[in-house]
Amino acid sequence: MARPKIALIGAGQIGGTLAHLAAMKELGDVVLFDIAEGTPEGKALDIAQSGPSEGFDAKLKGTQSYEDIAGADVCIVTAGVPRKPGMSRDDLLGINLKVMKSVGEGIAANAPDAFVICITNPLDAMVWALREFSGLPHNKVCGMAGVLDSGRFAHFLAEEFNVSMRDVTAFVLGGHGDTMVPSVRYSTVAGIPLPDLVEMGWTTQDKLDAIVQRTRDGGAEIVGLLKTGSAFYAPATSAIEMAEAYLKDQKRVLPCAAYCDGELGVSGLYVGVPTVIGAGGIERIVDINLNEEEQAGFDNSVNAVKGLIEACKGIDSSLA
Ligand code: A3D
Repeated sequence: MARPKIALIGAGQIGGTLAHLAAMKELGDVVLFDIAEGTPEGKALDIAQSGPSEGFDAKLKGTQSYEDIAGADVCIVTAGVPRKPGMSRDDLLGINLKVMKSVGEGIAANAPDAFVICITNPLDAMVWALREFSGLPHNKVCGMAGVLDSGRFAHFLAEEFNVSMRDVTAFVLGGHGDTMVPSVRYSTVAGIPLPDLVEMGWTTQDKLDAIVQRTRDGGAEIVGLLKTGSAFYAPATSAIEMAEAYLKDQKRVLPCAAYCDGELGVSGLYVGVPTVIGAGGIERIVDINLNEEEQAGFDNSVNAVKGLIEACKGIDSSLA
């Protein structure tokens, strides 16, 4: 059986890391596409030359031609620009919307059966626009943010409790922005919900509130430290987890930006919700119950995403 084909649209910091991880995990052959001449070719060659030491069987190719992504099983989109210090994700909207148009058309023409994972920011609006431009089915187009935001939350919790990260299940809902909703009630250590751990004296409510806020600011904290761009190792790992769930039909329960059609009270847009990812793409949205406070936070986040989508429609009349 032929190896799966993974197309990475954008061969920058995340794209290069995605290629390395996909090869090391032998998820399939990798095509790196970028408009910057030489960058995808150079990264493909560099990573291919790590094969003898790492011992993986995967072909890597760099290209400026969309024809080379033909028949891809998975497309992961990072094309566009990242944040610099002082910028919000929303500041990227105008420039990255134009990029989504060319990428959506390129995928539609060459890899219409692919499972598409968008990472480009502002995430929830860009994945919506990418789906509109590509015309692919909603269940085959999603956005990566929830796995990353939940990973950040889990990391901070594991540090606070001094326990293995493997035993922390954290869960972040809503849009990938300042309004995201780290869910305290649905996050656990070995099945014990966080409010119980506060009662048990493992932490205080104040410390937990600070961890929730640090999770919301997790991207900005790294932008502030790096100064030249945004996070890329954990974003790449998170998207690879989603791609693997699709390619291996794992039926993983992962939070991601998925198209909601009534679930959690949301219709007609992409927002971070718990999903089941398997061979059918986004096979199911887990329609969880939210309490009053969680619902208010989620609604606030949904409204922020709606505002960005309206802004997209204002910029590109074909989306209206
Ligand atoms: P960067 O290293 O700049 O890579 C982006 C690449 O896109 C560059 O190599 C560009 O040449 C390329 N590019 C630009 N326009 C096009 C085009 N039209 N077609 C093909 N390639 C193009 O950025 P990065 O890899 O650090 O980040 C990529 C995106 O991911 C940015 O928008 C970030 O804001 C976003 N991001 C999202 C998350 C989420 O959790 C959602 C996390 C981190 C970064």
